[in-house]
Amino acid sequence: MLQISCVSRKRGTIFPSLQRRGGRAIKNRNTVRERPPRLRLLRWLRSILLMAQPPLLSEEGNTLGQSVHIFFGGHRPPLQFMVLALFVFTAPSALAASCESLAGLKLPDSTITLAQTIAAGAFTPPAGARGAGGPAAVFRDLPEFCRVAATLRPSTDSDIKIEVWLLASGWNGKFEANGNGGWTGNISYAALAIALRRGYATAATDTGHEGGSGSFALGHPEKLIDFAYRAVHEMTVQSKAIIAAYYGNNPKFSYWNGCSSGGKQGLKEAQRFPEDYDGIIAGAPANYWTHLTSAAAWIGQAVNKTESSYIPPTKYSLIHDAAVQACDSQDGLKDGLISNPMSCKFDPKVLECKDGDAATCLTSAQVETARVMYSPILNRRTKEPLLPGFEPGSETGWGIVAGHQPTSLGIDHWKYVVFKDPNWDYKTLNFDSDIALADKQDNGSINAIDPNLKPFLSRGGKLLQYHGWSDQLIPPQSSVNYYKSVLDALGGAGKVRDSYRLFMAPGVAHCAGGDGPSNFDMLTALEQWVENGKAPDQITASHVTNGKVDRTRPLCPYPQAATYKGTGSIDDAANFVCK
Ligand SMILES: [Ca+2]
Repeated sequence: MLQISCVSRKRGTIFPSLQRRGGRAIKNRNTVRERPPRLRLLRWLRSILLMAQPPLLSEEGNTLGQSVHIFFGGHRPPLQFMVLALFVFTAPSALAASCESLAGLKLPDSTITLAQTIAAGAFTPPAGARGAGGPAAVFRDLPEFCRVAATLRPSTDSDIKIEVWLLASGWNGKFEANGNGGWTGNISYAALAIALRRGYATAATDTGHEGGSGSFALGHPEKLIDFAYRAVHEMTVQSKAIIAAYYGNNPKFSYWNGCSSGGKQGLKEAQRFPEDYDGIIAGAPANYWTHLTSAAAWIGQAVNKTESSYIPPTKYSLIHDAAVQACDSQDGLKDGLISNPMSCKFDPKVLECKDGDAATCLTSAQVETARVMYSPILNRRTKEPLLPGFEPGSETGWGIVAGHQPTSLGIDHWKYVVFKDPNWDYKTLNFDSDIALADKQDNGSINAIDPNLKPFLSRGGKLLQYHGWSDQLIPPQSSVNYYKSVLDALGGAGKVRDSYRLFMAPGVAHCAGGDGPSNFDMLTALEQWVENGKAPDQITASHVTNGKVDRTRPLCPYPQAATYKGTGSIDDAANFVCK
């Protein structure tokens, strides 16, 4: 039935264009393809069909024949239908529409604002593509592609920008969508370029506002919904329509790839729109948004409790070294990495100055602040944990959340979403009633904590989640907590193992970087899982120094960990097993 809907939808694209252009040479920039005259083509198709019945053609043809047979209630379908269907199913990679013609594509609540062929190597990110552009090398020598931009308005206050990039030739037949970071507000051109280079039709969105602040939400409840989940879903639906219009085929497989807010977006898609993607990569997801954003106030209150509570960043490496020294060997291998931080109880009190203050020790007030960094956020009345603390190993990245001013990544939620007051003071956040208020108000909108992944997993969806143990922005145990909540909801590890796996990465910071091997190809692992049924039992990660790989190590599906076999280099993944 899937094939049939594909056929009928194509009527508006492939077949009319065939009639219109039949017999003429169609110039496709790089190639000149001679299409046979219409009658000759039809005769050719008919002769193939007659020769092939019964049985029908190749393996692909057999599948087609069976589907069509079922569709027509067991009766032999009319020849015209077979000709049309055969054409669609055996269509070469010729484009169904020119790039520029996509400007006239009519999509619900959407306006195509740009449909432009970009010559090979000619793309440069728009001026002011704040932080979304990436290094120039990412865009150098990009192959020729069709750049489509659109504005989506699913509500009267919506203003969702999307871009869809389509290779002019060499499309791998798949769709990869890219997530955002923080409060988003921009399109990641670098992510689009990387996906395009790998052969995908690819898309990204600004989620409906510009700029990396949460201030857009003030007085704009519909824009907040766009940010929460609607923009990504609408982008997905309209991107698939644009892909189909251009290539004449739906993507064979659709993948989500995101980290941080992008990880949250991926989980939200799995939870709320299980039909959108076949495979989802959710990296370091910011999925418990209401609690996560409260961490900025929690840590801000600790850091600024007294004049001496603030830890100068020059001391972060001191704490880091002490933590690694205390925990490294506890995982069974002295390799500079803390592979099981949850079982290491590092107390920064070991660094307390004997007397006064010095660069080589912490004052008692600084010890207290460091302890807060490692400790969960608690409801101050009930002592219920609201969010796990950071792990030993994360210290060198503490500056973002433990500065004199709490990070706007968190505070903006309380200013602009919960209290709707730009002057709201983080020191007043009540870790009981205010958390309850924020949770109630959100009601599962931005938060992506619904453990019921059954609809997604039941339709064959695969979810690959990862999180660095040294994440300095989103406590890694929050991924463990969500993973466990799904297991609890769906009946244990045995029920989800074939569809959902979590990979915790030792020594890896927020989405990238850190002491640990932080280069890994989750997308290839996910594709193997979705397309070939090969579940990832391990994923090889590498650590790179000055452009050279100096360590490889398997990442393992939680709760497994990479375990040294006992012989050979500890820098070679081959000498480790997951167990
Ligand atoms: Ca170790």
